[in-house]
Amino acid sequence: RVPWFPKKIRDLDKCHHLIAKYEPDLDHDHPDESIFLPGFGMYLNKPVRGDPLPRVEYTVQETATWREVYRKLSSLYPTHACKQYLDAFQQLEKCCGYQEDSIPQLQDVSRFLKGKTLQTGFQLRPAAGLLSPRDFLASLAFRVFQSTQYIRHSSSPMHSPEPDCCHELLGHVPMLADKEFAQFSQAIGLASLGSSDIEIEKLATLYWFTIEFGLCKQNGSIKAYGAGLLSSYGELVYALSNKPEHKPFDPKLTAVHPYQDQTFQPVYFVAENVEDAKAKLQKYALKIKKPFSLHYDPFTCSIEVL
Ligand code: H2B
Ligand code: FE
Repeated sequence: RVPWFPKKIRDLDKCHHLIAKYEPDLDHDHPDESIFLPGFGMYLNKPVRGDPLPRVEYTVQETATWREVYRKLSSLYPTHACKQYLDAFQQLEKCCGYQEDSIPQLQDVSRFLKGKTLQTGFQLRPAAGLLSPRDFLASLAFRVFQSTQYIRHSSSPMHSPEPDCCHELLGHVPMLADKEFAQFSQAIGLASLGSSDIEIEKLATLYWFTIEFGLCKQNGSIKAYGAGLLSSYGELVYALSNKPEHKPFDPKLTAVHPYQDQTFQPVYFVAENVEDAKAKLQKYALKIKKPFSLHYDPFTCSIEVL
């Protein structure tokens, strides 16, 4: 039996299942209710049928957290982030309100990614927290990135156990503005549609070692392109030091490599460049057995099953 998968962008309304251990409702001892912003109840059970992303008024304290994270991280980017990231970050500062004194609105960022300037066609969609790998990957097939909108608690500005808007805006968004990287992300998403649970687990591991913790070669040195690194000061410094192991990115091996979600990774995978990573991933995806083939129509944003 082939698992259900979305065929139209509207079907993503059904791809909102949270991973229970991170469900914010269960986090009763969280010291600050504002982490539930904005309107969690609304997102938890009701899909947000393609509504415009809500605009959020962040508090003074939330903005202070953002400022601290933004300052610290952006001091590291010139030496640690890959070129694609730096180019996009500059654009976001120039055209999209990226600055330390206010948290960019997902609505503006989504419009920017989708719009004329860079045209990767990615759009953001509000998510209530950590989604199931199947739902999260499925949305990437449509160039939709499910983003949290709340910010981490002010008591630990440099760390967040689950994705928050610092991670999405500083980690993911700049890379989604790169054409090759956008294609890479969509390719993982397309590979996931209708795949078995075992294949999904491998794709989620690939996602982990690339989109979250990927490194790449650049002019004879190694730089970061993974969002988990680009949104974590400590791990970004560590990943590019000589402490962890660096292995070449090879989807077949990377997909089954164990990973750490409690501390820094002992191993990172280094891609030759984003284009090469994409080609290798597409080759890997072709080997996933499915009783049909898929075609994505970018004009209607829908999947044709052949
Ligand atoms: N959900 C959300 N909201 N953000 C993510 O970055 C994310 C997710 N990553 N669910 C997924 C899981 C990733 O770890 C892989 C696909 O399992
Ligand atoms: Fe992430």
